[in-house]
Amino acid sequence: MKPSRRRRALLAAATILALTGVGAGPAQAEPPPDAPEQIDNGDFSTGIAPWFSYGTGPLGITDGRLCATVPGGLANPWDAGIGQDGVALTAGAEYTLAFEVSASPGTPVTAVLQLGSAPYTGYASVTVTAGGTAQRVERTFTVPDDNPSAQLIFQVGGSADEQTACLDNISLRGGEPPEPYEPDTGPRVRVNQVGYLPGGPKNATVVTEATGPLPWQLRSASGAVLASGSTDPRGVDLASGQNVQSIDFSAYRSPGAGLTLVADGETSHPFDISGTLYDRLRADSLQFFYAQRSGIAIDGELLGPQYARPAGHLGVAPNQGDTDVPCQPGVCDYRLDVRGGWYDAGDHGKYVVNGGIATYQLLNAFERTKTAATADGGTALGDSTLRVPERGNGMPDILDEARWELEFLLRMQVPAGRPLAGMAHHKIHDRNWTGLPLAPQDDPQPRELHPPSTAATLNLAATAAQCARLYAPYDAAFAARCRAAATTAYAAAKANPTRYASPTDSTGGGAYDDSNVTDEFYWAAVELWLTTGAPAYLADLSASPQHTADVFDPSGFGWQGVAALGRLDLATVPNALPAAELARVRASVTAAADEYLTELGRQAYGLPLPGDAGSYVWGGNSNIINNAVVLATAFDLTGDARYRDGAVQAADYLFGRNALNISYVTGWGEHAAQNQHSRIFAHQLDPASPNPPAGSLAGGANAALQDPFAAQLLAGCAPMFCYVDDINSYATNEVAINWNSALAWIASFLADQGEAGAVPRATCAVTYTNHGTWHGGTGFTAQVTLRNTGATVVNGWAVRFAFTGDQKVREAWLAKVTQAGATVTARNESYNARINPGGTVTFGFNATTGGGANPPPGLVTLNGTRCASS
Ligand code: 9MR
Ligand code: 9MR
Repeated sequence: MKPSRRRRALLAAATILALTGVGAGPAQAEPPPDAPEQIDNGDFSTGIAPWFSYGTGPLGITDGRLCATVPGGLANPWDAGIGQDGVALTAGAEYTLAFEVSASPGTPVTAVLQLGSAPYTGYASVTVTAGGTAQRVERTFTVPDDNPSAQLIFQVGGSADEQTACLDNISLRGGEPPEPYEPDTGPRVRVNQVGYLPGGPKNATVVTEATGPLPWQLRSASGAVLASGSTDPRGVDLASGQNVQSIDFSAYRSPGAGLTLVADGETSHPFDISGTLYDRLRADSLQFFYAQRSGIAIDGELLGPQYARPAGHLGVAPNQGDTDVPCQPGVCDYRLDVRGGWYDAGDHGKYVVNGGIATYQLLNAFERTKTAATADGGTALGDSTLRVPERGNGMPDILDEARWELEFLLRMQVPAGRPLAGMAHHKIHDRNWTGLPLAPQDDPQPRELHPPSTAATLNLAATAAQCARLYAPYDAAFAARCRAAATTAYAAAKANPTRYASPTDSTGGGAYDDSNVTDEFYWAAVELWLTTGAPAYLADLSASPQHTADVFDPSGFGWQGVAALGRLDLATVPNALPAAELARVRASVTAAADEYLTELGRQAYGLPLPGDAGSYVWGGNSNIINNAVVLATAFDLTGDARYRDGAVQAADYLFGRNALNISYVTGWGEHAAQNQHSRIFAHQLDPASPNPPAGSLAGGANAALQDPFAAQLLAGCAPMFCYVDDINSYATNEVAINWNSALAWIASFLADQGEAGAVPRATCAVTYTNHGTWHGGTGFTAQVTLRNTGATVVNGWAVRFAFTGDQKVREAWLAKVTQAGATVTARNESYNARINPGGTVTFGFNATTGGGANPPPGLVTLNGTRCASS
């Protein structure tokens, strides 16, 4: 950086301390002047990252220096620190550490190169007394150990008085130049390593120098040629920087295993063509949530012996939480029991905003089964479909899993009688960052509640509202608790609409800051309206600028932008919007899906994401999946197979059709990610610790390289190459609940597509009429008329539909009616089994209701096929 005039004056006045060989030994020779630099952003020219601090006030940049206030009265120097991780050290090599430091009023500062986690082995250190004038410190030494990812930390605690400490021009020169990194990308023919659906799209990408078309062959496991053709040259792909060609072998539809594609002398990884490819992925992707559970012992019988562990954070030493957690100092004067929930990601934090979107996606994957024609009524997500302790309790397992988080979210609500009652605390996590690996039950850090925020409160309102309608048929008391929490939270957010989480509150946990909550307001209003039908929420959602905005970003939605969640639910969950308004909402989903299809066609790797660096972000794999979720929803709404095929094709990228030839889902595909950043699944650092369970999604390529390991290893990467399967890279390779929730949603959709054959045409039309309520709104009478619009006689019928909430059929006429959960099945009586082409049949029922929204169902099927509604 170019020093300002003021800073040049400071530098001129700086005392030069050259501390060589602390202790008695002879002075070390200095490393040569061209020795490699090991510190990232030591002059803060690119901002604060990757520097972090603990025990201090927020880090800031003042006059080009990195500064923080340090509280007085800390017992030890190491009770507060400013540092950087991921510093590569080579045993026996010489290094020169240099920096400028100042502190006012003045305090000793110790710079330590160390192992960044217990037992904090020190490799070198220097202590100086920092005063108001910046002094330059320089020291040369050799280090005793190799450590590819050491920590440089400036210990600034231990002074009686509060200090302002500042650092600048931090450098560590010496050792080996960072090794040029060449990822092993395997064969140049890139396929979906899991495979392709028989009736679905089948595309691959060839990396080649050739610019003209090349012949390709599809081969069986024994090498027989099954199909052949010629590639489509695509030029240089922006996202990968590679010259590529694409292959479309969709016309080949026969199931098979161990197939390969051959082109340009290269043979792809093997793959299958099968209609059951993704069946297990549905459960695998959901199992991740059980593995992340806090506050309960993980049962090795359920998840595999390597995953067994005691309950984390139940107040059992050395844990200090989460049963009686105080706030950060000065934030509140009460304590809360916030046990349970899921650990967010590779850290042990629990964050309401991110818990919100993850819970939404699980609940929505379930709710989709009530209205999506391919979901077959949701049996695949029913009870005893997952390996969770609650299996067999009569509740669909996906709802059991989501409830584990919902109970936690409810506990984060500020109790009545306290300041900001009804709002939700933004998050709870460790006071300081811990090292890896660290099993939850071994975390010794104090846990703290952070201030309530409007965003967290609205996440609680939205998910608790979903809870109120979806659990109603199974557990009325829980649903009622959710409903009360949702309405209270929503009112509290309206009363406190601008309490934003601090972007610098990221010591010991992520910030999850968000200073635009119009989208959270919209989403919460939508969910509350869908559940309650109360006009006030309809008024709010209609007045929201988000209601008419284009909420579907080309680079996908995520925890910070949740308007799309509201829009998708308004489009799919049955509701009483006027027909024209509903049509407009649905058209906004199909219009977005059209855009994603166009983008997918533009990309040589066939994914629905623009190819520029700005589109490859932290956790970007979830953004890509969320665009696939929009495509899938457009298919559910319209039955247009182009949308289904777009969603199916997006999965190709995740499972290996990408620049790195890697599947981003652990255990899925020939060459899959397995070293995701996690304190729980840290096999790369400790052989006794497992890899993440099968079905764990890595964050994915992130062109911003926001961790020091990736920043050093991958500098200059083309966007799709900005990923490394190494536990040190949290910005490209972490696991997280909001990413696996996207995977779980799309896995369920993909599994539902079976062979992905032709979409059946409706052969019936249904009219559902609610004839009104009685008993002060606690009951209603409805009538269903079906017309056979097909050409053949229906002889014997079963009609299926699902209610939105707690509605329960009490008695029926002209059909035998049963109900399981919200799902109603009506079967013909012996006298009305036949429906002639063009003929109709009518039945009716009385049902009870608790008074929530009660719109006509969104899907009625006759003998398993969807009926058109009229
Ligand atoms: O492990 C943390 C990971 O879960 C977060 O996503 C990431 C960013 O907030 O931070 C990781 O923690 C690192 C911290 O930021 C700096 N000190 C080292 C921590 C472990 O690598
Ligand atoms: O997913 C989050 C990403 O959008 C942010 O850019 C990033 C930095 O703030 O934080 C990510 O979330 C991490 C959180 O802060 C801490 N737990 C791990 C999360 C996943 O990396």
